[in-house]
Amino acid sequence: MGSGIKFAHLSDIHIGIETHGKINPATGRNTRLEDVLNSLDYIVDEVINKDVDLVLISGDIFHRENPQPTEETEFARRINTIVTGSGAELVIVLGNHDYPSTSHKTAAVEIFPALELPRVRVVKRPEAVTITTKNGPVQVLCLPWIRKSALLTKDEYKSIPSDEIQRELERRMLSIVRNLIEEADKSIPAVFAGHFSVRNAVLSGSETTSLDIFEPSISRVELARESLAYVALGHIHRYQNLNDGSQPPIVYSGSIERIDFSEEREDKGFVMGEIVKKKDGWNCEFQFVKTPARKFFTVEIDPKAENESIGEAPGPLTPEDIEGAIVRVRYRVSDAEERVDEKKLLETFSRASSIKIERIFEAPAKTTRGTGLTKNMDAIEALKTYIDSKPELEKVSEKMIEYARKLAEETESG
Ligand SMILES: [Mn+2]
Repeated sequence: MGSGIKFAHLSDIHIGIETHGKINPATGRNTRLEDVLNSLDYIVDEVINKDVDLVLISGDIFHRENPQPTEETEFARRINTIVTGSGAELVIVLGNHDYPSTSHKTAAVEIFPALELPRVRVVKRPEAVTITTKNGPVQVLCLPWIRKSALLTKDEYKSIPSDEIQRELERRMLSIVRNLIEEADKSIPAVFAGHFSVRNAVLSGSETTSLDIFEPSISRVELARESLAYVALGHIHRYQNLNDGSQPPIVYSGSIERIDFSEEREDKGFVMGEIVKKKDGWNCEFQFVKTPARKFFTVEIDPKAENESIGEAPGPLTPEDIEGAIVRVRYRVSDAEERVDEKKLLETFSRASSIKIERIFEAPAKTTRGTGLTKNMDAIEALKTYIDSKPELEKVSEKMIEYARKLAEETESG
């Protein structure tokens, strides 16, 4: 044994996310920053303890393009721990969150190439880098996030019909992917590392609204190439292998911490794997490793059953679940005066790390603006009901109904 190349793959760290956090009085830091760093520490320890040869970070290191000095320093410390505490090589591919909003500016993570740290590479453009690990060479075919402006010039944007732009962007991205794979040296193992969308990947809840549906994406078939040993993806926050049961694994390792409530039911973590030579190529075995990510829970409360349920942990939640969790309690009311005892709720969840109470007001849905209209009336019936509710229309009611009938007949026969 020991002939393979051991690697760790992580992505979407999002250092700097502070939603649902508060200042920890003991450290003066946001609790969510501490959560992210805690999960990152867990990964760093694994990298050192398991004697990993290669660490692939597939983008979105920082949440904001201008991270705070604390955030930068804390990330740099962990990079330093890997470099000094292990023999691992590091490849960092930039994600969309890492890019500065103006293209000529420097991304925060580019501090590492500037320091000329040994064994750390930061990749900003599509390129193949050959890395010599302590267990042999490996090529990393990198496709960082590419802006649309890097794929198409302004003039091209103008000359291409708008309904063609999306396809043209994808065509160009695809040719980059194909070139990287075709030009790879077949005598050493190759892994692909990128930050982009693969079509039909399963999104995390919030991504169904936050990801740009017009961003170019690649078909998984393009990455399911025998010449690749592993595909390390970032961008989509839900862990998944898009080539289950086959080689190469095409993996989104997902975010290392929960970013918001939409990720509450997802396991968070990273990937540990090993690439081993076989007769005609390489084989990769890997496993998903969970990080000690902060728990998020949404609890729905029935205000009618207030007195029974509010004093204790509702539903399947145990006091251990609540301990340290970020909790959102929701209850629906139809009366503006209706309220549950929120003070009591806060007591119930006092062991949570944070609690947010959402009171959702739902107006009675029977009628529309007091006219007596309902959804299952046909048009004429609805018109009659509407006229009946408006005394000022009484005089013209017959004419209105007559016209409406004619109109209905016309649209039906036309
Ligand atoms: Mn991300």
